[in-house]
Amino acid sequence: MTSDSAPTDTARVESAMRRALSLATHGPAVGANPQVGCVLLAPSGEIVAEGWHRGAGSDHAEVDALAQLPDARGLTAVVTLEPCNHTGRTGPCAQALIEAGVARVVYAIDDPNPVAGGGADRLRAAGVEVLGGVLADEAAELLLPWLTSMRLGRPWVTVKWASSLDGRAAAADGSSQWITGTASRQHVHEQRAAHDAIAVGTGTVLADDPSLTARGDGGELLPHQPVPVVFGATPVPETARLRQHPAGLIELAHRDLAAGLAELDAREIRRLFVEGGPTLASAFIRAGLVDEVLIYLAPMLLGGPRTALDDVGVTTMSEALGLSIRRIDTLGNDLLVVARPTAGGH
Ligand code: AOF
Ligand code: ZN
Repeated sequence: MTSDSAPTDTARVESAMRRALSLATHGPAVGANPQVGCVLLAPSGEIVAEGWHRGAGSDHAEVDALAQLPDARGLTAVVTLEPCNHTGRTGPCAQALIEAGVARVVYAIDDPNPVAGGGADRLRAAGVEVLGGVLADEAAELLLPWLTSMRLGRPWVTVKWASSLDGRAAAADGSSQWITGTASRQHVHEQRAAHDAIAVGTGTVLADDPSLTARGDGGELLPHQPVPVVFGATPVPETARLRQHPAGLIELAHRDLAAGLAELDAREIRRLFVEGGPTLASAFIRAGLVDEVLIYLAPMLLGGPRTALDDVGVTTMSEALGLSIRRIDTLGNDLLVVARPTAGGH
């Protein structure tokens, strides 16, 4: 390659990667597998095939793109994730690319899955030119919950609460319906549908008898229902609404958060939404097991003892858990603050 053509090739490859990232988002944002997109480029740089992954059990993005063409010899495959190197629910993409005669593979981020990684080395060993790290930050942002889950061996944890502006989750008598308005409550349903599981404590189950389904604004069930997970030793009553949940019910029968998350990881649950009241939310924060918080703030003051969080393990200012604010949105008359713990936590 001459030095003159290098920038042109970089620009083409980046623009193809942008397209692959956009294709990736057509796949489901929930479930065991990552969202992955792939485009195949002719030597001229023209996109000649596109593919994406439609969820665990279906073809991977590379195989989906290869299936669009009779002959992929000499093409460049641009993929948002390092092609896999394992036979899982489907076959190894690195091998499929080699057999198809692809000349070059460009990908954004390494596959952190210990079972699936190593595709780049396998491709190189077969004589395919491989370039990793193209638009890596964009791909990592798209896949952040999945990548975090793979790296830490536990689901990505989102903790949500709704409170008055003075941080109360209920009035002094315990009443809490409703602090936030309908737009916020609808947003919570959409967030439920964007996670694989919802965690609550037995206290919330006994006090509120929640159904924990993800519903649209007409009350209808949304297409994806996260499975409810109950932390705590008290059994869920036979008559509890949770027993009717369309996604089933996981009763952990203990309050050991790390062990519970390991059990969920074993079930390939990648994203957990913690909705379960001040005690459970505080326990997750205290344990340093929170990746993101969603705080719905209603324009009212309640005062009194019923704070949205109780003991989060902070007794003095130097121990305060720092947050970095990612977004502040207005939902009706409420505010939604999206924040992530800063590195180092406490
Ligand atoms: C790719 N392309 O489109 C995806 C990949 O159980 P399986 O066979 O579906 O494999 C799942 C793993 O494969 C997943 O955890 C991740 O490491 C990788 N996903 N790889 O080359 C794709 N979705
Ligand atoms: Zn694959």
